[in-house]
Amino acid sequence: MEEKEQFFLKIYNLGIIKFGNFTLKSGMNSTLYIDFRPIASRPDLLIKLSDLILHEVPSSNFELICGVPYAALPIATTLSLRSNIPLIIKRKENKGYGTKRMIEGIYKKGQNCLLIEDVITSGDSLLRTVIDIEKEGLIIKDIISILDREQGGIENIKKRGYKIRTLFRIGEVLKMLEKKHFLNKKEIHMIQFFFRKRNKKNIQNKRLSYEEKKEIISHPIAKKLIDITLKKKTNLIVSADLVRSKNILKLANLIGDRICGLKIHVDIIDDFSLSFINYLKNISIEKKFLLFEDKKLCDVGMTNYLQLHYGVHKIASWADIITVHLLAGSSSIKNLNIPSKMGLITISEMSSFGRLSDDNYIRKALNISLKNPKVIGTVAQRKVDDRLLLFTPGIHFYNYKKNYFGNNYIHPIKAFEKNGSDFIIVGKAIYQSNNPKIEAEKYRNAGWKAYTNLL
Ligand code: 5BU
Repeated sequence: MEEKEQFFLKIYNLGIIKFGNFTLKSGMNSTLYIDFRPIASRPDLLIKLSDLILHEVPSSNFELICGVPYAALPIATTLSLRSNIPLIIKRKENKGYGTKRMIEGIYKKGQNCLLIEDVITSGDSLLRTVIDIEKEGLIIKDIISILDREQGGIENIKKRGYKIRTLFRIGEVLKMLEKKHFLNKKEIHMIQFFFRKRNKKNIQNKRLSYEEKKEIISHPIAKKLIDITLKKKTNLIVSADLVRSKNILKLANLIGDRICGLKIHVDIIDDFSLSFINYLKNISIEKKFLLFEDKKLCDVGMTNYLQLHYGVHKIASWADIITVHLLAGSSSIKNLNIPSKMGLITISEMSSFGRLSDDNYIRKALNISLKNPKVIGTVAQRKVDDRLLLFTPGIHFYNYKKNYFGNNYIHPIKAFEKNGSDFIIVGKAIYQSNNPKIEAEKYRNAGWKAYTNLL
């Protein structure tokens, strides 16, 4: 233990733990940020760390070594040199040309691989790596993380049947740092905040109820959407991607009782008119659902402003909610003169196969979303900060794989359990069915059950 403590104090002195307000890769906020990358520049500490790992997991257990990119790469490389066991490299994303391999190096199917992660939080990114490695026919027998943030990641991985160990636990090391007077008062305060928040979350089983979300989200449209959801017991938003206005009105009348929102693409409607919008608005008031325009604004702020207020569609005059991309950065959603009764949904991560957004983009998009008071929520394929509502398109009871123009369909249960969704968005599974009313009821029921099962 003494040896491990000594080692930790040395890496702590490199500045691997930072105190402040941070948005993590997952979009969650935290008062602690842990970054092992500085160790890459200290060969002596890399060697020491490798020896500590080899002490935990004897080298006879595995035939290959792989580090979760990027922070664990130098650690995995050093471990490979120390143990003389071959390294394989996991790409963050495939390069899109050449062999398109996700794993580089020399290996054979069926070989045992040790996987190394620097910091484990929820375990989600680690699981993605595990899946990629297993796809190559390799076996993950052991996983080792350097530091566990004790936020459920280890349990999450164990639940899926993997053997995972950690060299350090955040609770232990922080206690040790405090005992050895390495922390000032402000830092101790931030740690207490971190643990209070974490414990509260664990008690709540990670998922906030709609009532709890309503308390922490201030935008009136977000509150209204939640009220409708609670009253009608539905988190279903139907995407009416139809090109004739009368068909949209017919669908809205048919399923309006079962939904909390109806989403349209106003620019695909052949016979668009503002009187159609009036009819639709009246149905939405009568049946109590919100109207979403899935415009996906994606230009600079000034053009977004013009697209929102002008042209034939006059979106700002009727939509309760509009979707926006953040490709142009935070300024793209500033000064849009958004009516007070209208909310924005940002698009942080689309549901399609081969989407271009990487973790870095998504983290920044979530950060911008959190900072703009007009934003009520976001589209992403992962858990996000509790202060954002999470909308999940690409929903179907059946997994269509790469059919249907590249949408990656998931079941409502997966949307809620794995991604932490708040609202499911269903299109053709309902409007193309023989009986949209019955089908909408099935999705309403599935979405509601998936949510209530997690409370
Ligand atoms: P579908 O028929 O269930 O595939 O319809 C999905 C709808 O959601 C459709 O209108 C898309 O434009 C929209 N969508 C999506 O599929 N994926 C996304 O990431 C976003 C929107 Br954002």
